Amino acid sequence: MTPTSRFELFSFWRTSATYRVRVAFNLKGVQPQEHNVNLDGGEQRTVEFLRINPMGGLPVLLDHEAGQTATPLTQSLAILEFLDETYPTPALLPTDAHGRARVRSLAALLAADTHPLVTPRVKKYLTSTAGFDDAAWRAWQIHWFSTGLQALEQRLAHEAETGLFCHGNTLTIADICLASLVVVMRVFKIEVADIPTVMRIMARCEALEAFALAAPSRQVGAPLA
Ligand SMILES: N[C@@H](CCC(=O)N[C@@H](CS)C(=O)NCC(=O)O)C(=O)O
Repeated sequence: MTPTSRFELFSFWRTSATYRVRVAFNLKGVQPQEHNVNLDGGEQRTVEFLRINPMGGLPVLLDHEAGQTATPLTQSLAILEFLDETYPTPALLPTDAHGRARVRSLAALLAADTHPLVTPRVKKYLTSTAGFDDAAWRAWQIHWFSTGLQALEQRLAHEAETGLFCHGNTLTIADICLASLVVVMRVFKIEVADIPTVMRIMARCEALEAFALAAPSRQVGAPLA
């Protein structure tokens, strides 16, 4: 089939990591062609998909301008930076090196330290091999969402660079990662106490069309409310 966009994005309605990429595409005003990979049906573990991403995770981004033999891009943070370099306006990273390091550190707290613990493959292992029932899995989810978001709260509340957004008054990839955890937490109906700064920034992000359009409930395949 002929692609209708420069970019093809392998996605699923509720994935946190794909939400990050969707928000970035919306901010840059670029529309990828999306292909649904049903995580609930285990499509990420098929031979065909593992050939594209051996880690069996979403998102995966194909760039048709990179040439026939170009490797598909994986890892949402790498894709966010790729999009930011490809479409520099609006910039999603600060102009100074210290600022960029802080923003990447906040983003990694969420995307690298927190999110991987609550992915389907971790659930699959814990429930099939480690004896977890539904209640134990839910307690695990609540524990790790709380650990990550409360650590983020401590940082945002006490670090001088926090402003209307995570870093000053301009949107960065740290805000995209913040929102990506909160939207998925809501999908799983999990509440984390004592994160007022996180939720203040979330409200500001959600008021932007780029975030609203990326909401899990608005994606193809999302259950009807
Ligand atoms: N670190 C990766 C995470 C990718 C990832 O694990 N994505 C989840 C969805 S949010 C997934 O596809 N999981 C499939 C599975 O765990 O089986 C990124 O940021 O892109």
